[in-house]
Amino acid sequence: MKPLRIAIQKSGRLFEPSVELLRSAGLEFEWYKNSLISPCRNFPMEIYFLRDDDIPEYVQDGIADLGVCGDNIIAEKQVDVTPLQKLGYGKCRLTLAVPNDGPIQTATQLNGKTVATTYPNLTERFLRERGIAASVVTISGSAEISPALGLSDAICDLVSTGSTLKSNGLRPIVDVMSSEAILIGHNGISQLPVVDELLLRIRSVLRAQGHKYVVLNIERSRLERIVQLLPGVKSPTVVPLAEEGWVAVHTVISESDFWERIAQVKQAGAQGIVVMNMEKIIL
Ligand code: PRT
Ligand code: ZN
Repeated sequence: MKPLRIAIQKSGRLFEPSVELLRSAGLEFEWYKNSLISPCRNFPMEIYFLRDDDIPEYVQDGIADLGVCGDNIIAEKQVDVTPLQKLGYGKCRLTLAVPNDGPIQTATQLNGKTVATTYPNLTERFLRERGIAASVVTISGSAEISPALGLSDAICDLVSTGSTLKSNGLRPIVDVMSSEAILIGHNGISQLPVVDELLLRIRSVLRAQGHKYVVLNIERSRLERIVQLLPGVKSPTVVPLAEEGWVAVHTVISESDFWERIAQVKQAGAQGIVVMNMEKIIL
């Protein structure tokens, strides 16, 4: 059988988390500086290391079967691929920003102005949909210096911490899109059993990353309330303690409301709460 081909970024922000995700999914492969292709030892797959900008088209054209890149690139390139799974890393926003000391406060005030960006399609669409007649100048990088050079009145660029904007005397006025890394597939490829298997593995890792394993002690008389608060994967596991009238509850709590849940179970009488990371959750 021909191995599945997955393309990931060769170097840059998405490289390390992508390699880590594949390794956490149990895939064994080597990577040496300047590797272009690495075979997996224990899964029928080859990993291609490419520039992120090339990945969507390679997947669309079937040069790779699967690819990982930012949502921002997929949206900008308007490629015809199948989105398979958001991956939770590489989070950023495509944002319109203007000089701190300038007169522009809102997107509407960009009427008649110039916006520099490496994302012309997304920027133009955003402005058009809002009836803002600004002209978009496409540049190949470092949009943040364009206003200072007199090239544009505003920029539309990716922002994560916001420190690049700040250090260039710019401030965000509105977000055009939010983005994160996403696994995409060549159309039709998701029907292959080997893709199902890979997705099952990747999803089990992502699910585990989004949850904590929690063990706590509670008086048996208060158990009902705790069970209501902690639904678990199916329902919590309850085991008796050596001390009469007490039980231990084992469960899984989502990261998204972790501290609220912990406050609630403490309030309901939980003691000795132990929290652990998990490797995988397979449903
Ligand atoms: O060589 P190759 O073409 O593969 O890499 P690249 O240099 O084009 O991409 P890279 O590694 O910078 O980014 C890859 C992907 O990471 C992007 O397509 C986004 O999906 C995602 N990502 C997440 C980001 C950022 N955060 C980010 N902050 N990509 C770029 N930036 C840049 C931004 O353009 C700006 O210059 O970082 C600066 C702003 O960062 P903050 O933290 O100061 O706000
Ligand atoms: Zn790039």
